[in-house]
Amino acid sequence: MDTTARREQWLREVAAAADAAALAALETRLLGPKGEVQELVRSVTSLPKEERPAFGKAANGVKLDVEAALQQRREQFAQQALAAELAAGDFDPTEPGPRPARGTLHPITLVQNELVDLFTSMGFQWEDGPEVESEYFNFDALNIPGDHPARESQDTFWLEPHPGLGRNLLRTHTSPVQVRTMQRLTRHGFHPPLKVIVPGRCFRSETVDKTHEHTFYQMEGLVVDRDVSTANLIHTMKTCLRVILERDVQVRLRPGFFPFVEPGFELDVNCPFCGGKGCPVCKQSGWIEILPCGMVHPHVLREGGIDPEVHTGFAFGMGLQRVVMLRYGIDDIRQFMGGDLRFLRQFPEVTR
Ligand code: FA5
Repeated sequence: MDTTARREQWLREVAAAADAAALAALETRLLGPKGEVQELVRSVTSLPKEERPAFGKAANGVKLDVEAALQQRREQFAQQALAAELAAGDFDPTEPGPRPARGTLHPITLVQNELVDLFTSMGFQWEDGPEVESEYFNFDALNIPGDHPARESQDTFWLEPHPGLGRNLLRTHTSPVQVRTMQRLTRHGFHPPLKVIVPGRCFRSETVDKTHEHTFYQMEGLVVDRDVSTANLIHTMKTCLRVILERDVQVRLRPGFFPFVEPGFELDVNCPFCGGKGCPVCKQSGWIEILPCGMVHPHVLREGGIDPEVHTGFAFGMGLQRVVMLRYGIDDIRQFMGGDLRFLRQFPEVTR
């Protein structure tokens, strides 16, 4: 097969292409998956062994020459197009260029940022903890007994055990950071007052539906000091909800059981959609359950190195998706991780 003749022919065709569209069609014909140049390169396999090296080298050389010629012709067309636009006088080089599309913040990030700003303005510190957690911090240190249903594998993603390292899991809530923080501070000689928030990702082996995800976000809060009372807890929660829901809210406390608080509460907010009259969102009850919370259990304080005879504390664990859904009127939690850009683009653009 005469590679020189083929090369000459293809280079002539490139030079003769009338415009950018014809050039693009020619490129596909020559270099597309079944293109003529590709066929030439592949035909090496049909030759006797001794002829292959020389032919392969020549065929690859032809391919490189054709690619270079196409590139050069493409640039010529681009320059001609620009020159024509300038000559027509409808190109104003002083006009700002098209604005690059900006991303938007995810609604969970937006609300989390607002909450972090609010709590840090009230003197809270941001704490972090690992998403891969030990059984000790996730359950034992929080007074959650060995036979508690939350430990079962239908609720918890357990990890492969490593000899000598105990059992690990994907944390099911942000509460393990309570004892982590208390231990870290008391180990270094710090003592209450202590005010921390812990925004973070949690995982549960749940059946996904309108209100449940396997991966979701919580924000934990922990305050420990002398004489901390339920009144402090209610005041902090009301302030937080007023800011985040952008309206004054009425709240009510109901008893709620969590082994790491005593007493424990479910804090409900007066339904912001119907003002408490009853609607589908609040399931006609007039109230929406939003915030589990309570007074820190003495066992948990002790585990953190703090004397419960001297100090008391409150803690809360807010489901961030739940708050975002209330704030923006979103009725399906699966929207958050669905990856639908039309949903995400509704939220404000990144400005900083
Ligand atoms: C807890 O996780 C406790 N650690 C909260 C707590 C902290 C109580 C401190 C007392 C003191 P609960 O399992 O109810 O509690 O979850 C808290 C919130 O996380 C729920 O109200 C809900 O908004 C959110 N949440 C829980 N599971 C899911 C899920 N599968 N998908 C989305 N959000 C969830």
